[in-house]
Amino acid sequence: MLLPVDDPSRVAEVRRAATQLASSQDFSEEAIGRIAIVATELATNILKHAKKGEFSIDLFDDADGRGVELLALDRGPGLADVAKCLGDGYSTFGSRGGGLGAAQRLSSTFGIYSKPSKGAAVLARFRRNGAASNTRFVAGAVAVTCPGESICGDAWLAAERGGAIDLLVVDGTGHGPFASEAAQRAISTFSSSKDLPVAQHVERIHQALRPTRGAAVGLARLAVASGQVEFCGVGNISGAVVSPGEARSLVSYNGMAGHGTPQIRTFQYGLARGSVVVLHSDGLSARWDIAQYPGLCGMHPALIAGVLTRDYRRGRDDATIVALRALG
Ligand SMILES: [Mn+2]
Repeated sequence: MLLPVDDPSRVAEVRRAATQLASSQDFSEEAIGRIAIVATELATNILKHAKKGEFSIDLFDDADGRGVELLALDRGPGLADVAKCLGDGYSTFGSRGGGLGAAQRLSSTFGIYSKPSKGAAVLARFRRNGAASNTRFVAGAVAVTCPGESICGDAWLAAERGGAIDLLVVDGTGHGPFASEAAQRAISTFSSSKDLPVAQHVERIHQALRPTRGAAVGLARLAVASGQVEFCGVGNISGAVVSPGEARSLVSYNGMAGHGTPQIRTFQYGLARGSVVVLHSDGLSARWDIAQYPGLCGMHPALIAGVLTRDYRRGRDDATIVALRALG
């Protein structure tokens, strides 16, 4: 979920949402307390230094483990010196960064992307004890429900199968419960069909969605060993392979899974080590340019998803973006 932070009362809302999610995940009281402290600190920082921003609170399940993720996003002046802000005892009045060092110590994964005049994104992940993972990817996602709806009509899933990593993003047509029904059916169809070529997954989803409103579907398969990505898309899921200074767009055919007879074809792309595959629904404009964000593509994928959501969300639709980096 994405919450606005534009007023002091929002800090308590952010803290409540974060602790509620953590409570639903079997975190200890002590861990929930840490999450509350960091949520409060990061939300307060937004108000203090940028006046307003947004706060994403979600679950994660990847090589970082399993747990709760906090992502603070603003378009304020940014942090002049990230390293300095994280240093102990850095609390000069009026400067940013008081509390960031503490937030880093209290979280299991922490990161900041800041660009002067463009704003800051701060990531804090809290891994559940015993929820270690042997997954060989890190995935960061932000999912935003269409204003006025209580359920998101987009859905996504990342899974490691047979030595490759599959990333599926689905945008159910329209928004609300019927969009969500189509998206969820696409996810469950994919989950129940093992070991198929990419295009066959999309074909099966297309058939399974016939009784629904239909959906846009994008499925990327990262084969790390051979340095390749396969992508098959029907409808408006945008994709790119992002490496330093460059984003290579992935090709989708027009149409809608579940309706008519869309072209279902797989394209191949190179996947350099460390590259990030980004897929998103049309709730985000596809006109982002990674070159505008020096250093971002090497950062934690959650920061990439967060910064692009902050700057390119359209706002009248569900919006979902997932950035995924294969490891090793
Ligand atoms: Mn949409």
